[in-house]
Amino acid sequence: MKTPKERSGPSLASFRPQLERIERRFFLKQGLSIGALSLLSGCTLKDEDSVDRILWTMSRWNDRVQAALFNPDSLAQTYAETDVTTSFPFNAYYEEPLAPVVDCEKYQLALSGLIDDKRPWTVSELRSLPQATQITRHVCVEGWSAVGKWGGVPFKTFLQRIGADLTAKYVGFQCADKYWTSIDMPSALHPQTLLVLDFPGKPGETKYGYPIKIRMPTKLGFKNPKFVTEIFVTNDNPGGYWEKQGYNWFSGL
Ligand SMILES: Nc1nc2c(c(=O)[nH]1)N[C@H]1C(S)=C(S)[C@@H](COP(=O)(O)O)O[C@H]1N2
Ligand SMILES: [Mo]
Repeated sequence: MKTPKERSGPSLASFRPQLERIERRFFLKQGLSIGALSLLSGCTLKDEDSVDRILWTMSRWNDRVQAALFNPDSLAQTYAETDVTTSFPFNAYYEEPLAPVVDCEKYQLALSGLIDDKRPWTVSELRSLPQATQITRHVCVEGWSAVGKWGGVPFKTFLQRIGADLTAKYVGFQCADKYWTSIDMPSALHPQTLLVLDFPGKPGETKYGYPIKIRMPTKLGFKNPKFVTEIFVTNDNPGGYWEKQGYNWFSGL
């Protein structure tokens, strides 16, 4: 198994415009300018590195505040069948034709880290566990949202079943397209967090994460990993693909 540190995406430089957009949005949202940030932080922000450093510090602080405010019993809004968005949008860090197609027959979900029973799971084994469905809204930071219907195993049930250390801090996800992300344990145990086996869209459509996606209506879209190939439990924050480019790690809704 690859350790989280070995997981790497494209270089930061290739995402500079993206990062700048995020920084700009962050300043606008908080009503802050670089000048105000200098005053607040008491630092002379003369180069990009020091601005980055301050932004990361603020984002980490924001993670702690969001984690403290997260209410594990409060449920995200659910919708009626008639509210479900027809032709649900596809999104990924690449164009749609490049989405991986995973062979469901050969697929096995790998487990690693702080888990007692690390045996891999096939899709039919996962289907033999208790199932639930949800109709909730997926919100993407790129400025769109859509209501979808997803079905699968309540993630808490799965974590209990595999003997995951539920006192550990993080659950990480590695995906078939090299994407990765991670979440806090309270969000993993939230009653609406689902290990999805049934997707929105037409039968046979695989681009929404087939055969496995983790669905969390309590977090932004990019925290909902598609094409999951490995789940790991750890006390070291594994970060994530977009988180590494500057998106806030907790990203609760
Ligand atoms: N494996 C993987 N999961 C991913 C992504 C990705 O690029 N790869 N993109 C994320 C983002 S930004 C969004 S908005 C949703 C989009 O999911 P959808 O295609 O089902 O709408 O997937 C998330 N999970
Ligand atoms: Mo997204």
